Amino acid sequence: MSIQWYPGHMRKARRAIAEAMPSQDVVIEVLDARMPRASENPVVTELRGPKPCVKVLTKSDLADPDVTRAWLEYLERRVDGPGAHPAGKVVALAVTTDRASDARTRITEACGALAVPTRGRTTARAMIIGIPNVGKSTLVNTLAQRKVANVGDEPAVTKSEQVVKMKNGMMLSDNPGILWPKIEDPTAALRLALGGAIPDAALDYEGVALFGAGVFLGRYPELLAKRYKLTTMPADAEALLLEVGRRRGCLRSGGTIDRHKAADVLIHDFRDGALGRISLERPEE
Ligand SMILES: Nc1nc2c(ncn2[C@@H]2O[C@H](COP(=O)(O)OP(=O)(O)OP(=O)(O)O)[C@@H](O)[C@H]2O)c(=O)[nH]1
Ligand SMILES: [Mg+2]
Repeated sequence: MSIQWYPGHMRKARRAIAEAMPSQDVVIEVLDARMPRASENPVVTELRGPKPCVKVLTKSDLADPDVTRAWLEYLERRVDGPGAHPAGKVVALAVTTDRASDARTRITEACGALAVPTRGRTTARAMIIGIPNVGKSTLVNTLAQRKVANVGDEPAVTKSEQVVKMKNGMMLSDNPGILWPKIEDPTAALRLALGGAIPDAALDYEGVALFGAGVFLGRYPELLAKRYKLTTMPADAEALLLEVGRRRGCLRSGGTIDRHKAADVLIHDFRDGALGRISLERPEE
């Protein structure tokens, strides 16, 4: 499944980010801790060029902690290693559940270590960019210590740039989430879809749920057993989807399983963390 979802506001946002980039001192690139590779947008890599960059892995409260540790090591090595990005830091955060002051300290320290304000300014300008629905605006509110940006659990909540000032003077620019015109890698597209970066209306919903079911069965069967009270593990993704439908009463008249409803249950149990802490990819893959 390749996914194409590149609405007009995204095209505009990409242009606006390119125009604003030269005046920025540091880029905060927001990645999804459950899939740091799939959520690393090649357009963002191109747009930020050689700017110093702090990579923030959000939603780490939803990700498998061991896998997140492995990602941090991997990304730090990539940042420091030969041929790597010249100036970078990596931070993993659970923006909605960590203590806000900790998140602020870690990000401001990381930015402070990298960003030298240019052109006679005394405070740095930081631009926050990443894929849709990854938690950019939530991070802006946490850093600014007030609710300045709208947040919501769907892609494309932020439609244009918003600049806010932190108490320490640093200027933060929140931006609309951007994807790239055609996501060719089908596995990456499915991970992004499952994680909520693409509107459900643009998806083959059952296909996304079956993909998730396969990952959960392969790597987190104990979480499935607990959540759905399974005594034996379904043989494959298809069987799991039907079993979830049966257990959750997703039935059509006549008693057949409503596959769309069952897909909805499975996808949202993953997104909300009700299934447990799950990572969709590992650095060594
Ligand atoms: N569990 C968890 N949820 C988070 C975290 N950060 C953000 N969220 C949730 O993710 C959803 C999206 O957050 P936003 O801040 O609106 O994301 P965004 O990147 O600004 O999205 P767009 O503006 O649509 O591109 C919201 O429901 C947030 O509550 C986190 O660290 N952990
Ligand atoms: Mg936003």
